[in-house]
Amino acid sequence: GRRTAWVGTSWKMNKGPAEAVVAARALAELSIPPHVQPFVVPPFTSLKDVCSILRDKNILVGAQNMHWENEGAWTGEVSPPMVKECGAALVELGHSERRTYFGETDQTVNLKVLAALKYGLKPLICIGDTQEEYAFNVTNEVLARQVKIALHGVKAHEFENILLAYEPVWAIGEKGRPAEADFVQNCHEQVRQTLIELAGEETAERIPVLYGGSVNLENAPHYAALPDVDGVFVGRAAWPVAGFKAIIESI
Ligand code: G2H
Repeated sequence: GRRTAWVGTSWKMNKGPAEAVVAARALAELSIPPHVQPFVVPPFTSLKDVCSILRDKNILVGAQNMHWENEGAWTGEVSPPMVKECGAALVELGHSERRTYFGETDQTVNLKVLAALKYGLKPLICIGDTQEEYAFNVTNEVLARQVKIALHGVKAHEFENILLAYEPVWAIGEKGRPAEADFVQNCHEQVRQTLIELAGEETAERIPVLYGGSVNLENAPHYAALPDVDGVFVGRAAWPVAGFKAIIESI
């Protein structure tokens, strides 16, 4: 990429309070190269502690999801002000696991994006094609649709707070296979075109678009070097802090 390289990890449903504190203390010790912007996305029960430990460090902390309303009768949900009060800087929205298993849609992602911006949280919006969409060669259309709906109603001056992650559903997790670099670059170029349509060229160039899906130490530097890829979003390979550190150092 041409820009700052974002390197993030979502711990997904791993690391409860005790384990998260140990990991966050290890993260706090890392020396971060100036061209890298790291971030970590712990589960809700560890969010506040991880935020406190990393408060004065150059590692941003985010939540994995949130509701769009700021309070009310929404059993099991967490609101934007709650996430903000924990000290989080960003919030991951629309991850494919939430779309597939928990009914997240482009429309709910849009409501959450607008709520995040209102509360000064950076939305990290995950988009991606399913295996079927990939096989029918409609990836570009799917990505354009997801980006346009997610960003509907975002004001011109708010685009600078947006982060996107392209995560092909077929590339994620144990059963995933890593995407080819050329394919990823093409997808990111398409996403950039959609962002230009929505926000204008100058702003669109500044919106980080990360790649995620079976990123590991071996492939991370290749993805990160692609012209329209502004960093990597890592799951399994970065759960051990040593793995995260090695990927940061490889970029
Ligand atoms: C995709 C990724 C994390 P993994 O969800 O962004 O997970 O690297 O384990 O495929």
